[in-house]
Amino acid sequence: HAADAHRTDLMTITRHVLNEQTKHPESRGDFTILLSHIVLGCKFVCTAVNKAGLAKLIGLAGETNVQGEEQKKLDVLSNEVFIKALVSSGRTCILVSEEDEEATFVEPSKRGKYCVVFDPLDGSSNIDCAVSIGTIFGIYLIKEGAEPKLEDVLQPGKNMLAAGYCMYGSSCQFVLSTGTGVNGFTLDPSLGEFILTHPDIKIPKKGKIYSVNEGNAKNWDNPTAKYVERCKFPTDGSPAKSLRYIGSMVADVHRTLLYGGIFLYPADKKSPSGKLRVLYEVFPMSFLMEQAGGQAFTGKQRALDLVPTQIHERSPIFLGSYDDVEEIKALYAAEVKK
Ligand code: P6P
Repeated sequence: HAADAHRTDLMTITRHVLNEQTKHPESRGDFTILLSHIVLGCKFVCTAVNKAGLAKLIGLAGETNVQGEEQKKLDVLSNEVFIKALVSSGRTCILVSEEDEEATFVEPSKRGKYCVVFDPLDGSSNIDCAVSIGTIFGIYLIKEGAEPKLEDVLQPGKNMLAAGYCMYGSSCQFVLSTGTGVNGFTLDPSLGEFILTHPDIKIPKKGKIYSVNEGNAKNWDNPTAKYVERCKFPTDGSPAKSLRYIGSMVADVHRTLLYGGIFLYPADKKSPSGKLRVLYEVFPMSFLMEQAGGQAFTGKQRALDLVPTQIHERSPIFLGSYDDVEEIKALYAAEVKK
């Protein structure tokens, strides 16, 4: 059974992606090499995050250390690790990071055909209380033959070749889709390898959990307010939904993916485009949800159809179980008809 398979048939991410690669005979393994560098970055961040508490104690991450040197904040450190890993892979040409105002254009000698958009440490404000945080990434193919330009990363999410996240929580979980379903891997620290533990993840069609920051309720628009009201006071005799909100997107989305339900970060009067970023939060999570049989909606359209115009653009997002998102889509459609 699974445990024995783990012991003898080690399905690591690399082996898993190599299996996927055999479905693309024309592939030269570039994607596999790119992914192995992303995985390396995640392993580094995992150890750094797990030491963060101790580091704070002995004055490392984000504090002045024993030599009195100002140590980098974990999100800055993580960003540098990912940028260096991605550039050194020799498979990327444009990088967009939550931490960098401008996109990084890789020098020609190290250039490859992939564009990577990522948040190196999303939810990093939660580090000091040891709440789960994560790395989120998406991968595009550069447009044919052109000199890399910003338009190559301003593509709709449906053009992504792959997307995933790594959650640094009670265990280190790497969740990935390359367009043919979603697979989850758990880091085995004794091996330093991610092992396939959640093959072919499918999100329940309907869930019992809603996940939203209720503190913003006074600013919500009608459809969101109505939907949340229905979660709390169902009119069809069904039981009320439970509220689970961690305030760390990777953790809230990972729970939604495995247990079902809906995650909402709506627009509100304070932030008319919502808070979450299109390229490296909304698109990767929407890609995964659709690949797992769920869906993702912006309040106006299918999230993956959105065409971003700026690399740090925000969008409202409603994602999760197919039927739950369908309900809020109907409320927004009814609002438009008024
Ligand atoms: P709020 C964390 O800062 C983050 O970017 C996401 O990880 C998380 O889902 C969201 O913001 C939480 O935002 O406004 O509810 O604190």
